[in-house]
Amino acid sequence: MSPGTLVTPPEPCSDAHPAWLPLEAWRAVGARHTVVYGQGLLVDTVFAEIERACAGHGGAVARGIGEPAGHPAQLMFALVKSLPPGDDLGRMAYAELAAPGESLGSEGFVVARPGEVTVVLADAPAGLLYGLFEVVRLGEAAFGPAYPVRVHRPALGRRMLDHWDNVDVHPVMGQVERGYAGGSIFWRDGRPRRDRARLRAYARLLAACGVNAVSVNNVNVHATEARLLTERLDEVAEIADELRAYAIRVHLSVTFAAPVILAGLPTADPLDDRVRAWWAETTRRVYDRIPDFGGYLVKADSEGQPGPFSYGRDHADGANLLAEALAPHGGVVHWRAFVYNHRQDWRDRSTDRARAAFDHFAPLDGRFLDTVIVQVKHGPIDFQAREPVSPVIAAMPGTRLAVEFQVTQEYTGQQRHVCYLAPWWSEVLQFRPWGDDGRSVAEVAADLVAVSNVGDDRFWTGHPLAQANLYAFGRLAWDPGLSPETVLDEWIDLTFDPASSAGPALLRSTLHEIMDDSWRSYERYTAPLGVGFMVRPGHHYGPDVDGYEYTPWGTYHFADRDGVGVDRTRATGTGFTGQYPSPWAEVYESLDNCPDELLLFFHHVPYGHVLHSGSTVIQHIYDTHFAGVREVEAMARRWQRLAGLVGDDVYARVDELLGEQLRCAREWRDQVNAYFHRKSGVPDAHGRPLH
Ligand code: GCW
Repeated sequence: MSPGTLVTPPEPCSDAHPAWLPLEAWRAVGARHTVVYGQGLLVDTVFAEIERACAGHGGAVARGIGEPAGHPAQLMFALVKSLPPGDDLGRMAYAELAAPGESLGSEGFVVARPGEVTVVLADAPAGLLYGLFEVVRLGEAAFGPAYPVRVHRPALGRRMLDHWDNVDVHPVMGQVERGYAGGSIFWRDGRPRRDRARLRAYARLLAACGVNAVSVNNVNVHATEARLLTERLDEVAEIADELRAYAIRVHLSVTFAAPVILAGLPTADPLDDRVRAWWAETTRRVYDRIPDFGGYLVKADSEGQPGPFSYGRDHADGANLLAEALAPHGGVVHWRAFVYNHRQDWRDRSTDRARAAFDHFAPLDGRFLDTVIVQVKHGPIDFQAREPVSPVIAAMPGTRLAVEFQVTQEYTGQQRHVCYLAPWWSEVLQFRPWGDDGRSVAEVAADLVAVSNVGDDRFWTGHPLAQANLYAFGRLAWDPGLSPETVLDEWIDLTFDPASSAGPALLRSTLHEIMDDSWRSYERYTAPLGVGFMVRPGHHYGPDVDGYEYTPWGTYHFADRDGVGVDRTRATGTGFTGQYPSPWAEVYESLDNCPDELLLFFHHVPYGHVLHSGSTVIQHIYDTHFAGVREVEAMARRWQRLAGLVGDDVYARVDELLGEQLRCAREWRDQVNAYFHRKSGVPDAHGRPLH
């Protein structure tokens, strides 16, 4: 680390879209006279960002004492401890806090407007950086007469993106596993890319939405990637050097077999002293090279990755081994709970993949060291468009948990479909596993983590509108109480600068009409009522109703001529409902009370079963599939209104992708409807073609 060095933020990459940080987004800040107090790398970043904004918009910025370009300051950033003794404004802003003296924390800040100056105060430099981006978001509103004082602190301490990027191009999965936005921004063909400007631009985008940690390689750690931990550590350090200026710490996915693969030890047994010594020494070297290294991410005993089971040990033994090595240096291990039998016999109705994470991990609660964070996918299966919340989240009160989302749209249209995921994540974060009086998922989780959707594509995310998912992830991790519509408004205002467009209201309303409900539209034209999958095996794009039905992966729908769905009840099924606390254990168990959207996740029902909506299951399947396609048709029509209101490049890319979304949605509709018509023999009540 090199605190105190002045960093010059890169010019926006010539070939990369500015996403939510175009120069226009800086107008309100860049047009003003600003003063910045404080020292350190992140304060340097704040200063340099404002300096660049001023160069574009005519304002001026001064560092410390003095007036910017001879004018009184209109905007001030200060570390509380750096406030000059005679600075009344800073003191007045500080005094406006509800509880002056109370710490703002390592990332918090306050924005106040005593008099004619907008003041951002923080205890720590990262707070000033996040405060700067808050002022950018607020735009002119931050300088209005009635801006109320407000303290901001992140709800979740670690807000992290996991890249499933491979160093080598994997023969099946390519450069980025489940990546839909081109190659990796970190690696290409076995080598580091070293595109420093792109990495800085990425760090800046992430900081602007609140992300503070990134893991730089795939959780499936292959031979080349394993070496990032040792002889290729410099390549990780180079990335850390670029991201540091924006308060982003780098983490690394490691293989549990590293002592065997990298050091030739005869074992990776977590209780073996040689293994412990190797991890301790290797980790010490990592911190020598990267003092602010975040920690390790591990997928163990899952989908073929090595783990402690080979040595008769459990996940607590495995995770604690790494935690002990990391703890002296302040690092953590994210240990994934995505553990299940992927070689299941489809004939075996007693094995239920939904149960697996709980069965493996809940009994271990209390055995994990404090520096272990058990990372749980938000649903019990695998990032489907609809799943219940994982019961593991309520089952481990003595363990620090990270909840994992998937921003990359593996199962939600692969960044060829518009699918704004914030409403879905918001539902998950607000869910209360113990009922209305209990804590929410956002309150239980220590960290929020997501699989990144970023690649080396010019738009970062392939689909330009998928940028909103990346932005929304960061914002919801900072403040899970934000409404998805508010987050979308922020993203629209920053990205498209509607105020200076020819039709601000039309631009905003059209993007809302296209995006607000797009996740539900996607749900309507794909697998019905929470049953999941029905995707093409392997690449997971497009429909294949029976694609996984007779495979070892444990993802079945059990449709026959009479009905469909998975019986996960305690009474007659796999007993999965019993993994929930009250009241959900009873709600999900009951056919009468189970929410419609999860009915087929929990119950096997006849096609004539009547939903709460009043429709039968079979008619619901037909209706929603016709409706979903109509909604995509409407999206495509609406988008055409935006010709000339968004950049031509964005317009053309989205327009083309909407064509593909429509084609694919029709294919889903026709295959799902035809399939269930053939199975059930029940005609559509409205006589529409079912093929
Ligand atoms: O959803 C599945 C993906 C795998 C992925 C795995 C995981 C990285 O299909 O590609 O592997 O989840 O989460 O580990």
